[in-house]
Amino acid sequence: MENRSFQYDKSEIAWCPGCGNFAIRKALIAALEELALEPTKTVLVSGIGQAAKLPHYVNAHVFNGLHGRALPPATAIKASNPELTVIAVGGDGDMYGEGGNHLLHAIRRNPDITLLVHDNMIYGLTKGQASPTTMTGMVTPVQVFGVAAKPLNPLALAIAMGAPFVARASAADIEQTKETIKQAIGFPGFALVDIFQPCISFNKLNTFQWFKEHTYYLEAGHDPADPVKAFARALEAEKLPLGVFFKSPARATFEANLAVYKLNKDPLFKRSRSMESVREFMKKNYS
Ligand SMILES: Cc1ncc(C[n+]2csc(CCOP(=O)(O)OP(=O)(O)O)c2C)c(N)n1
Repeated sequence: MENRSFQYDKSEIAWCPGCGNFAIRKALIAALEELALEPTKTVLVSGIGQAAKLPHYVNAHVFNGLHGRALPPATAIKASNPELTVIAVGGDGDMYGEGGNHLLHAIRRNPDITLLVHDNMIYGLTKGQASPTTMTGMVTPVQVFGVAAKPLNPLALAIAMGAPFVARASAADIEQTKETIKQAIGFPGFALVDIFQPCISFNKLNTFQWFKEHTYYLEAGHDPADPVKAFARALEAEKLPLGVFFKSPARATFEANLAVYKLNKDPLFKRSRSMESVREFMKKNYS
């Protein structure tokens, strides 16, 4: 019988005891199971980093590639088999730094994938250098005089670019993180969930306690259909709101727009390929 559980306990988990990644993994597995998804029809895609190890610890398909490069293969996987649930996952360095350009273009293309960013405001894997979301002034082993740059605001960026689903959760609240992830996966288009996550080893400022003190939930009356209000809420800096900031009506996805699906709905991965025609095409166009 097929194993429908996403629980995976066959490998030793290489995260520090007490890391916020455990809470996010728990929330994700619970979300996948409550949505009654199938591990064999679910793909977790990541690059490099502590957060990017998450797919190794979930019973589902995995594609683990280069640092900052999870979104292009995630987009391609969804395009070649639109029946799959595709989730890209990584840290703030991976997704907003090295992969920042891919984030911009994934938002424009709008593939039906979910992006989970474990935002611990630091490079964890490489032991504590500043990431794009590190707070100004934080001293690190590399930024010894303190970080000079302003932190990236991923929510404001995504809303401004027209991302159709933009949310923030906190690993300190597993239940709410699970609910937010469920909404993101259920949304038919590109869905970003930035998840605050303490790095207990290398970020001594943004601790569990700090996130508890500096966050609050958007009130029930917040209208996620209003991009201007969502943008204003994303700019709040003193206390950081959690919840679904923006959710637009669904629009055509990247895969639905592909010319290869206009006349033929068969998923690309099922179609036979003729290497001869590929060779001819390459010869004609690129030689
Ligand atoms: C092209 C490239 N640049 C740099 C690195 C080194 N590197 C690996 S992971 C990482 C940052 C990880 O930070 P983040 O994505 O925030 O994830 P975390 O480990 O905090 O979960 C860096 C700089 C690399 N592997 N490849």
